[in-house]
Amino acid sequence: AGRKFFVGGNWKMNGTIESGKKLVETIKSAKLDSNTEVVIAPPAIHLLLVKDALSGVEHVQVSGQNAYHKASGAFTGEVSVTQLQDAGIPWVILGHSERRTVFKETDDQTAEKTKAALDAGLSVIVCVGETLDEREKNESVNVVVRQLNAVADQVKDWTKVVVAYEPVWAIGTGKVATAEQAQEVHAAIRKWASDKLGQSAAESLRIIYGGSVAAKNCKELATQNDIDGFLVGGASLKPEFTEIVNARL
Ligand code: G2H
Repeated sequence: AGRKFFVGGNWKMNGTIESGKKLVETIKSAKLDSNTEVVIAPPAIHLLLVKDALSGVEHVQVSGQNAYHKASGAFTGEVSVTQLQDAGIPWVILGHSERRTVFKETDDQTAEKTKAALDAGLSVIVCVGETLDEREKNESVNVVVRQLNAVADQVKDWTKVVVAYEPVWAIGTGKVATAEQAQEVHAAIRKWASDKLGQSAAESLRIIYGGSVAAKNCKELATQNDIDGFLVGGASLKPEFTEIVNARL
């Protein structure tokens, strides 16, 4: 559909300076699909190191895992969207389910952060997804639409947004959504985008899947019409990440 395949590597709160450097070496020495956009999200303390180590590597960029919407001030422990931009970090992940569940971030806070990040010139991977309980109540699409509507209330231009659908029950559990389950929600998200943002915005919007993506399941997921890539956690810490980048080859 003309959408560039997108694979994010979310390292979460893992690794050391040494292991981060090793992962970068693995990425650098692999033959990566030049039709895939790759974005690596290391812990904040490793961002500049990874960015420098990757400089000159085509199609590979770095991302924060979170950011605060205010530019600066008395917010101990936070890193701002403006500081990411200043440091040359072009992307940020916002609204990850771990931010929502562990750190109690709300739909509105995620929306506010998304707006601030875009205003600061960043591109954003905004994460949505239902819990197991919500899926069992047949609420998956309602939940995702509620989360997206909160963002759309504050953000009109979605050209620099990638939506990551990450069903919470599939995150880090080894329980990947089937290609059909994922495609169904991705299609619903594209339908939402078409209604809310217009058809052309919907057609160019990348909707990526996250939740236990691995080398062994990525190819089938990648064949689905509305799956435009992946946000990879656990497997992004292993050499198999490069196989996931090449899922479409
Ligand atoms: C979902 C995903 C990456 P994992 O959180 O964002 O992690 O692949 O470990 O399920």
